[in-house]
Amino acid sequence: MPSNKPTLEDAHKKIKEELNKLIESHRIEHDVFYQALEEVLFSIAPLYLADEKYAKHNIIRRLANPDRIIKFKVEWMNDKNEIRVNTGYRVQFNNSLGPYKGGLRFHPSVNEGILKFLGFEQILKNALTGLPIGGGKGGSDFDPKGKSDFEVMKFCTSFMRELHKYIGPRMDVPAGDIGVGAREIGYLFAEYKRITTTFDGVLTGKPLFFGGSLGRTEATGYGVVYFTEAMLETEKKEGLEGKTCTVSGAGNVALYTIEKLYQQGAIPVTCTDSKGTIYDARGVDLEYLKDLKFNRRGSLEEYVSKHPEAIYIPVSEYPEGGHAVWNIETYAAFPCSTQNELTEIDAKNLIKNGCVSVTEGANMPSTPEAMETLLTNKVCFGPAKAANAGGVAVSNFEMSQNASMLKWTFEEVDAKLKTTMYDICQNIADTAKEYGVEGNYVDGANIAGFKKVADVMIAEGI
Ligand code: NDP
Ligand code: 2IT
Repeated sequence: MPSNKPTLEDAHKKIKEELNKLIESHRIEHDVFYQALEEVLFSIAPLYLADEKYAKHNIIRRLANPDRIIKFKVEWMNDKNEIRVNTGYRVQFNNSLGPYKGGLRFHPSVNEGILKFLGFEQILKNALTGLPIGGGKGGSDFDPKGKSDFEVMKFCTSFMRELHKYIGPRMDVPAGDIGVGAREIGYLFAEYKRITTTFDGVLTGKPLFFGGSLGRTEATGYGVVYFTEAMLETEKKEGLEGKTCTVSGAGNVALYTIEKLYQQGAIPVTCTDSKGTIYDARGVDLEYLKDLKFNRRGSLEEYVSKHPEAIYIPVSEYPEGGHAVWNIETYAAFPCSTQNELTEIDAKNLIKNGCVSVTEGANMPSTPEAMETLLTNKVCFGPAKAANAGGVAVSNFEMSQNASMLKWTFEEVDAKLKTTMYDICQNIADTAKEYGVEGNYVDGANIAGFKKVADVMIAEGI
């Protein structure tokens, strides 16, 4: 009788299957990082060709590897006194231009690959601001959604118990990102202060009444619109006044993009969250949205109970492979929620619906195929690392105010933000022209940012 007992060969087979699954999930985890890297490396080919020093100094290999990745356990207690465990990270990518600088993301999808992509993008973005800041990113797979204020506070306190060892106002200065706003930064800052007994500008995006800068909350969204105006002007296209615009997201970046669009006379008609899309043809009700998302942390579904004439489209009704928000008539589109939220199908729908300009408020919201489609069809395209750099620029202004113990007015900060965004636009348009890719703001931004950091790395040696 043949035995049914598994053999050594069976065990090997099973182990191999498990190993393959692990390898595959590792590959998927790191896909977004390689997506970001590939885009930049293809863009900088003209620079590589023009000067052999970048190859001689092995800059690609050196820049693609973070200085270090810090990974730690975060243990905290929920409101039922149950112990919970999450993973915390800080990717200190490159400090050639200044202290590591970049946000913290709290979202269940957070892993090392996502933070490496965000940290890598941040190096070049920070370089484009012209300010002395290096690149980093961090966060946790902790999900703030559905948690009480106390639970968020307890998580932040435990997170900082570990993170404080690796940060400092001249070493590494974190800020907010998805799931991390002034509430979280306030808790994190207070714990840093308790542990170190120092009131340092070690985090930016702090609440206004203890060390925050006026204008930091609004900076990314306002900057996105300033950048778009500069880009449309440079490309000799009509401005935003009177134009219908579509925005995705309903968080910090999206809602302040919408606010600035209104101030510039445009009509933003959409916003989205992780569950669905609102389309309000008369223009979205910003005050209602701020209360819903910032105070009540509710879902966009509720919007139609206040505005029955608006349309709510749940995710289950999105077009296959695409998103409802990019299938609406628009002059200028602003993806402001998360990575890879604008696909090739979406890009084709935008073009069909008369879209003239796409500006990335989120980090890498367009897939490579979407970007290619938009560029080939001559849609003005403002890449994230240039267009959303207003947030980190004003973070740097907050660091300046903290270091000098001074406080700037909102008008001062806003004026400096606008100048910064116009300068970034000019710089990348000029760089694109210089390297033979005129009008391509993606290549312009990648070359200008890369060159700035690489030249410092070469000057510093190893
Ligand atoms: P918020 O947490 O304030 O808002 C995020 C918004 O995006 C929410 O509406 C959220 O929906 C939605 N969202 C998040 N993840 C997903 C997902 N996987 N699918 C669908 N919708 C999603 O974050 P921010 O506004 O700060 O950040 C938005 C983007 O802008 C990110 O890419 C971030 O990296 C980038 N960015 C942020 C800066 C800043 O200063 N805050 C600076 C520069 C870039 P829901 O409410 O349902 O969760
Ligand atoms: O992606 C980003 O630029 C941010 N989340 C803001 C970073 C910062 O340090 O203000």
